[in-house]
Amino acid sequence: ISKGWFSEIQDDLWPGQSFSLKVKEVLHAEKSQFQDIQIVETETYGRCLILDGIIQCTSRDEFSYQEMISFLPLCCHPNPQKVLIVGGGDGGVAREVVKHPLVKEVHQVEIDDRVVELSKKYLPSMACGFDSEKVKLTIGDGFEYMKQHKNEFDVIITDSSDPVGPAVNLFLESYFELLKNALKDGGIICSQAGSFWLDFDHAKKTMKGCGIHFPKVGYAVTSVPSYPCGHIGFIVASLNASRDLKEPVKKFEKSEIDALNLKYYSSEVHSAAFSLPRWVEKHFYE
Ligand code: AAT
Repeated sequence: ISKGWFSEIQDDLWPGQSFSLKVKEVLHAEKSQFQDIQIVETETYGRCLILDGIIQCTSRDEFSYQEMISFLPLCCHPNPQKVLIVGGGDGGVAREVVKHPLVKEVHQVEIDDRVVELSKKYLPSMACGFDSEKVKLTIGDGFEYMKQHKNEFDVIITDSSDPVGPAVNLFLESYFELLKNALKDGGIICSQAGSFWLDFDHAKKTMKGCGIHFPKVGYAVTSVPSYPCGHIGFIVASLNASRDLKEPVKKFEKSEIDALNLKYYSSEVHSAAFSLPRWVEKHFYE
């Protein structure tokens, strides 16, 4: 943070570009066992969680990401009773997942207990996800956790940081194989998969790795102004080859959407999220 501005400079993942936020106050900064953690109050984006110099969420736009990574897979599953979240230490994805009326149990594995503790203190509007009785949190590495769980979950959501530091393994082909084995029949996954604007080849490679283990794979997008390029994608994949990912099996009425306090997700947005620009569609699917 220099002269009151935080700049998200990351020479490996987004060389030559950086998004900046004007900072009002640094609320907390520490080095945990796994990463460098900063929580800042910004001028125009509210509170912001930064890990290893990368913005994880801001209170102004986090709902776009947290709702979409949760409701895209949940609404592709006819009966998502048991859900696993990998990562997601701020609690925002847990907050969304427990809203779904069919979800009974949510297990979450997050590597860094300090992210959880600091989110409870500084980001209560997200960390409230941990208050639900449905949520059982385990502190540990997501990749290792997956090796211990077979045939258990209906939906697995990987709310991971970017592929540097502790999250590198969560993008590997072998990770998707572990996900497949941890799912029950007809299971669905959704993983943070980066932006096609930012690293096309990485997104494509992750899609390919997933496609080796899942018969149905799609890529859906959402817009998040505080993420690099203002944009991020998710890999959504199903063990059921005939599942049309674009078409939600659970369609919420507008009144239900409002009752669930969903600000971004709707059935229309679900379908639209899978429509890709021609050059991307060609490279990802053909
Ligand atoms: N909810 C949106 C914020 C995130 S946070 C990503 C989380 O993944 C962090 O809490 C981090 O500690 C956790 N994490 C990283 N590696 C692992 C791992 N191996 N196992 C379990 N948890 C892990 C996503 C931000 C996306 C940023 C896009 N630029």
